[in-house]
Amino acid sequence: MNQNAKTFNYRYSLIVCSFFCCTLLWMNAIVKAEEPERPVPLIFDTDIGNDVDDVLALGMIHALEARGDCKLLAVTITKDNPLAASFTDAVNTFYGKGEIPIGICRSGVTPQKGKFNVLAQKKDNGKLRYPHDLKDAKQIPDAVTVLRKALGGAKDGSVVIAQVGFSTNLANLLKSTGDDISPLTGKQLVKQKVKLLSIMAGAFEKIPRKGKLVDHLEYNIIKDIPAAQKLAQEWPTPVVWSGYEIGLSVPYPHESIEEDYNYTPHHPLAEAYILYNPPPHNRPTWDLTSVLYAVFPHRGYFGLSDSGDVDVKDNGLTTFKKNDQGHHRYLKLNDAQRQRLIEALVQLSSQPPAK
Ligand SMILES: [Ca+2]
Ligand SMILES: [Ca+2]
Repeated sequence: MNQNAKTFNYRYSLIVCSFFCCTLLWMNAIVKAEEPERPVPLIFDTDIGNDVDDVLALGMIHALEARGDCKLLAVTITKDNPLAASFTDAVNTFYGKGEIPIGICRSGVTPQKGKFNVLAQKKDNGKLRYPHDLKDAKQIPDAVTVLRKALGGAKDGSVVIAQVGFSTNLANLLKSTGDDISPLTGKQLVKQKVKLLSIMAGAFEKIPRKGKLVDHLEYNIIKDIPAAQKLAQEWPTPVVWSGYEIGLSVPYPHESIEEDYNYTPHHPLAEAYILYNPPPHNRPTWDLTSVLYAVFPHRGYFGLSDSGDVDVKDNGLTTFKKNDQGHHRYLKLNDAQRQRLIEALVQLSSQPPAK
């Protein structure tokens, strides 16, 4: 080989190598662009106290935070009873996160104590079983203030919200005007800061009842229909709905409640479950599914519908219409996904607090 041919080969090799390196970097960039940034800044909006899936979902969030997958910015509550905030603070404190901001609403919606939020007041030998410092409703800020602060302090386009109760707080956030926290209106703030709203509400399949398939008017919608309508019509960023049928088809195995939480004499998740509806009841995993999707949207735990629009009728029925320009989708599940999902939900809910 003469000198010219050697030089040509050397240059050719350099060009080919550069091409492959650039391609690898480019592919890596694409994968990174699709993966949400870790930890995902997360807000949990819940009607905790009305059903126990909210409590398991909150436990999951703490496990995900311990794994570096999310960072819980705030919890806002749509059950109008102050014990809901005290119990939330007690659970957060159990997981070593008693400082997380909590906000409440005064909506009059589901004002009852509920079956398990009373655990916040439970004492053994004169001491709180689940220590916490949020004991007086007067101490607790309004949910919209907490939401505006959490969003105002976040990076643009980064925040994920899991809403697993009524739409009261997020509808009120959309109505909010500029203030000391941010000059932006609530809607502008959401548009600027919120990447995804993962919501457990509505139903996108007919539900079997008494041998027939019927339309289901879902609880989180019918308890505050005007708020759900406002959210469906006006939320300015992508919304993914976990319909009633999803959590219903993935029951939490009661054996886990009996076996997996015994690493401590008293566990707020297991005790709440038992007070709500004890084993051998397998509770549907409604709220857990919205939390898992919020933090792992790219991991194939669920299938997704086409893009479209969700409409909330005046009686609370949710309907979906395909529309390429729409920014709503709903979750779907096949049998293989269901098995993998149950395993993930059990492992995350029952993970002991980080040391
Ligand atoms: Ca606290
Ligand atoms: Ca709930």
